[in-house]
Amino acid sequence: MVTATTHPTPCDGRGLKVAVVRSRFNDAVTARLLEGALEALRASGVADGDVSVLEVPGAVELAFAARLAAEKLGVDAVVCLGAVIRGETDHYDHVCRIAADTIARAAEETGVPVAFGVLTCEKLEQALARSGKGDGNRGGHAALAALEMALLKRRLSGRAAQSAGG
Ligand code: INI
Repeated sequence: MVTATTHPTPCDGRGLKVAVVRSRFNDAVTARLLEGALEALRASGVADGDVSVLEVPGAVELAFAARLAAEKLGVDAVVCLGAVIRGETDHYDHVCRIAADTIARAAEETGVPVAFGVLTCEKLEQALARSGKGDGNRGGHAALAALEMALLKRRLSGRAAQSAGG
């Protein structure tokens, strides 16, 4: 079987301020996503003092905290981490939909990049496999995606300022 795995490019995160919002639901998984995200930020040169970690109850609450972080903490990027695992009911579908829609909207409406590091899995084993140590940790991927988008924003904002100035 061929699986599609993305390995976001490491980038220079020195000087960037980042908020990481983690949901406690499925704590064993999201604690590992958090480790992966913090490791990726450190490896990219983001100073520990420039990282704020916030916690929320579940994936549904991630976007609200992401907005608060974007608006009140003055961060360059936000990383949302969660794990939604299918149960017996259709609650799973609602939680996935709400989390994805609201996180995307938080980025669009605040203008601050918000990365979607929410695992949506059938089984706990799949979630554990995507949150292990090293390259396969989706928390790390989300952190790198957030940094890349913050740098893109910075680069293009610089251009806009240059053109406005003539
Ligand atoms: N929240 C999750 O983060 N993952 C889940 O798997 C999950 N399930 O399956 O119910 C879940 N539900 C809680 C939800 O995110 C909210 O916290 C709750 O509905 C209160 O708003």
